[in-house]
Amino acid sequence: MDKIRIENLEVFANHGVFPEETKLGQKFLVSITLHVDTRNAGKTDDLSKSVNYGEVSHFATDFLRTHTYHLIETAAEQLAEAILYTYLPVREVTIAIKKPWAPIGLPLESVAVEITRKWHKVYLAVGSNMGDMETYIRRGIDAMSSLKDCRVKRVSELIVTKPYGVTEQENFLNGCLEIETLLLPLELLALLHEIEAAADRKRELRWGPRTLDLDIIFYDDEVIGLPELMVPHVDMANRSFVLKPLAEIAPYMIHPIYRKTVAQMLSELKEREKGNEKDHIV
Ligand code: A4P
Ligand code: MG
Repeated sequence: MDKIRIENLEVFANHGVFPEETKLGQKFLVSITLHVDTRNAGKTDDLSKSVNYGEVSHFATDFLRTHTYHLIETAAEQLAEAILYTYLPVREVTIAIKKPWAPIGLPLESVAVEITRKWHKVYLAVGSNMGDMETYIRRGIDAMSSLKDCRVKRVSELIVTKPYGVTEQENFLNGCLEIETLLLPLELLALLHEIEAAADRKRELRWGPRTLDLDIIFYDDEVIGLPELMVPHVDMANRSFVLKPLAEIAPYMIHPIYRKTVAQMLSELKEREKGNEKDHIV
């Protein structure tokens, strides 16, 4: 993606671990790289189609002057988030904060922290088969969209599905959603568990009845193989209750391992299911 770079913006502010740093203040040099698609602005010569680097420089200066942190790590983290919340065309930001006067009792040119933060595109599957299923699901989605670091972009239709796995239970209501989030994968998983817990979810039986189940299907095009989190969801290719609603909102999303679109995975599953029916008849 295209980049707009602000380099070594000088800001006098009060971040630091030592009391004299927070009291007296010192100079910081801040570099900001905004990842923005500038093609439209470049073609039309129209500033409103880009991000005004002057405005961002003032925003960063005000932000760093009006907050005080012990660590430049925190200053960078908070500033990155504030920029991503405020400037919608910015998909990703890299912030470097340098302290040229770091008081360590040794001559040094500067010390710096550099971080990159971005909006991640994530697909979630949602399901319920207890109580007022639709209310549990809608409340879960509302809980997510009320958070600053999650934006719900699309929600599929909710469909009634037959139980898969443990089949002796009520029908499910299932759907999928597309969100954008600043949360990292395990942070997002912890959030989903909190939202499930708030819906009185009990973990009694694997694949058993539940008020609300939220699974991560895709997280950008990352492949994650941790004991507590596998992404893409390991069994998605066999689940029409995931692929059907997902194909409604993201038919051309490509599975990063199988290299197949969601629509292709759904039609292959339908073929397999037809084949299985034939096996049963014979
Ligand atoms: N975990 C690993 N990868 C992921 C991921 N990508 N997203 C871990 C979310 N969690 C992931 O899940 C168990 C653990 O899986 C989590 O703690 C997490 O660390 P859970 O929700 O606590 O337990 P579970 O849901 O009973 O087990 P599991 O294996 O996750 O079941 P699924 O896959 O959620 O399937 N039939 C229909 N028609 N519709 C349904 O929605 N759902 C299930 C449950 C069974 N049959 C169904 C449906
Ligand atoms: Mg689950």
